[in-house]
Amino acid sequence: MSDYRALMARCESRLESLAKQAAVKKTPLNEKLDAAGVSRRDFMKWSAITASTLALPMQFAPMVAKAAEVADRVPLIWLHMAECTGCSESLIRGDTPTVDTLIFDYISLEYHETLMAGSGWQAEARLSEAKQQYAGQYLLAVEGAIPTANGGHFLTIGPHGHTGLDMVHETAENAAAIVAVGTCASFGGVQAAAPNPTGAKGVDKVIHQPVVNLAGCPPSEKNIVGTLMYFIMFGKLPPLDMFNRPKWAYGARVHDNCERRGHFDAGEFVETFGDEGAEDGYCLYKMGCKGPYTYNNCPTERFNHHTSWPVLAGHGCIGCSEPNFWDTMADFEKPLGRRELHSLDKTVDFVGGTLLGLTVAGIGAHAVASVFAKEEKESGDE
Ligand code: FSX
Ligand code: SF4
Ligand code: F3S
Repeated sequence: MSDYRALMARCESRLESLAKQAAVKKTPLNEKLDAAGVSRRDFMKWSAITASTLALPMQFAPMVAKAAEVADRVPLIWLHMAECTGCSESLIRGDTPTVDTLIFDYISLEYHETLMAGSGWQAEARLSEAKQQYAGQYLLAVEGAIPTANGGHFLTIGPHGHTGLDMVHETAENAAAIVAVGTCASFGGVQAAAPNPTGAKGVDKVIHQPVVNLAGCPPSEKNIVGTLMYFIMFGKLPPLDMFNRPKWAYGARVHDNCERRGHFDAGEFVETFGDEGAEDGYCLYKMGCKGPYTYNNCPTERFNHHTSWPVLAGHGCIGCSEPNFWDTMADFEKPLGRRELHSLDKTVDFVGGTLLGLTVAGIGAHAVASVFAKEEKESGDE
């Protein structure tokens, strides 16, 4: 409990000092919420849900609300490297604004190539101004992998042709904290898939500062905004797992909270896409679901205003929040367990030693046995 009191005191003093700074946005957040049709009650509900998503006790809910109200005092610089921009899309797409998207709009977004009006010389000048003006205070978000081969020249940006590698180095130098948004920025993503011709790497492989990895291709809006809220509230990075992912978001496997888990335990599987089992929402393990090997909160937080997530949409998880998943989790529509044992071992080595124990224990010996007993029976019947 004393830990929480210390955390609370830290949060209070951080929010007080942010509140004393001059507001950056002319329209305060409550007016923006009103205009978007979000009632005070809905906003307080959002604050309580966000506190619990961040694994904070309910006493923090009013502080989440206060942090949202002073979010415009926190400058954010968002760089795009080698990627598809799906991470930004995950956050900003929606037919109606949510509190999460409104907060992203309200934070002092100083530079974001997709969203800003300026381009070319103007954009470049804005970036260097923001870096100077807010040195030591800005939060740096990087989306996309950083090509490092050929001196980084596989990615050049802006009228001076700066390499992405140089931009990340220079912008990271005076950042208060650094967030890698998406699996590309966290671990290299699809660009780093074998044979990785551009030498693409995650942000933490090219700089020396600590980086929080918001893995996922893309990560959900909840995981992005939750991490921003944590930084606004505490001025520091959240507790992280072995791959530097926030524990509050990546602390459990997809399989642990999946709504099809009961079918897995009962040995009820989709055998081919579109069969009766698929209609009945059976488990997708035999269709290659990698939920048992993947740490993320997709089943509980979902995407696009909480409407859906891959398994609910009828396809297995492809392991998109794990390092090197393009190489280690493919074939995406076949279970890893059907491969030669040595190749499964290799995958688990990549994913991380401790995961092996957790995964094997977590799958449940009886359930695995039920999958393979059924398979053996089927092949015996042939
Ligand atoms: Fe990568 Fe984000 Fe996947 Fe795309 O940009 S994590 S390819 S969804 O958008 O970086
Ligand atoms: Fe859900 Fe996939 Fe686990 Fe089946 S294997 S319960 S579909 S996460
Ligand atoms: Fe990715 Fe699997 Fe979630 S594919 S989006 S981690 S369900």
